[in-house]
Amino acid sequence: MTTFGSITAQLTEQAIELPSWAFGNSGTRFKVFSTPGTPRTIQEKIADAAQVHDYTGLAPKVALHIPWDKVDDYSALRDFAGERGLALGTVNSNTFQDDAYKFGSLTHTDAAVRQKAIDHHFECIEIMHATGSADLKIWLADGTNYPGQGDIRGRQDRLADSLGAIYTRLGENQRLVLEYKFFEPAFYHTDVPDWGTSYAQVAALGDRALVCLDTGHHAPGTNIEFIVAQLLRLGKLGSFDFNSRFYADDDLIVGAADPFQLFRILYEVIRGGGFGPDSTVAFMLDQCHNVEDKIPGQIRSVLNVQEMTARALLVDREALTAAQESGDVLGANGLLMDAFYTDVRPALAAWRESRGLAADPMAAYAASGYQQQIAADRVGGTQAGWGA
Ligand code: PSV
Ligand code: MN
Repeated sequence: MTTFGSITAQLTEQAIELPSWAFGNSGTRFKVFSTPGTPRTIQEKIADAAQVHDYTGLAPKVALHIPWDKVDDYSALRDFAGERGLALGTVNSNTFQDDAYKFGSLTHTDAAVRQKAIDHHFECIEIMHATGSADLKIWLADGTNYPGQGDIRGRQDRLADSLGAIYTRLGENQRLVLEYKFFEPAFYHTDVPDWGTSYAQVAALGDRALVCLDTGHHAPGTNIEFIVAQLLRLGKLGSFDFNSRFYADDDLIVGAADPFQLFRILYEVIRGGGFGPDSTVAFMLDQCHNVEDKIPGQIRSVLNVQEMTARALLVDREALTAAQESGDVLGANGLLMDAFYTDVRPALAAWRESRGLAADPMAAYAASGYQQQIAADRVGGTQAGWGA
């Protein structure tokens, strides 16, 4: 099997974007719990994100959600992040919380509503110029609840026109990534429900339009690693929103529900050229921490991705190819499972220490006193929450 020593150079290339909203309060439609020390501002969210990077060396970027993270001066925000060792990453648009979008945004029958949604994306692109962000991520809540409620074909056509207007406005180093999700909030049909629809829409736009794969956005049992392999093969995998699910779009800690699935996904990423300096795939988390502390929740998440990446890098690909080509079914399966069952945690801890990082980032953060400090300092104001 491949040795740990031979994969460390590749591990140093790992960079995971943290979602600003993971540091705010979240919950379900039943209750949003508040936590002492929760950020009140985007600056406080960035300060918390910097903790994750300080302890893990894995998370140099923070993704923004507009309008949740709106500020007057985005260049100043970029500098603020830079002073804390972070860059600003993907800008996520939001056309799902405005009354105007009740019956759709980029797909709406009313040209004025469509233009409002397009203008929102133009605003996001302006923000990207100031923040230095490369990716505009679009996820649409657009869809219908009842058969016959909308013209599902007409909505695809309007979506294509609207996306075309947005794509044309991108700077030459900027990309558009279109995220899909099979249901919720719409329950009968969703306008971008699957990778095929996202692919069809972005393929019509051009090279800088790609698919965003949110791991929580598939029906139970979906073979997500197959989708990864296919999108990489087509040159259209733009980014990931990592999280995990037991039931629907649970937004739980990545790797918590099904570490083996995360391993299989990362194996296909690596095998398909989606990892490393030559890849442009962006690895982002899209999670909410409803009941656990948020900063340790993010630390655990990036460590889970690192651990499964290390295991996937350990697969002996030469031996695997030989087993596959000779029809050695169980041998091939065994080679993959050998890597999956390898406990890389002690080796990763020692390697982290050798790079001046904490061997155990969870324990080091817990011992740092930061959590107690923010709980004491952040008194008054309004805690940030999913949606604000
Ligand atoms: C939609 O469920 C989604 O996955 C999109 O990425 C949104 O921007 C994000 O969640 C908000 O949490
Ligand atoms: Mn997402």
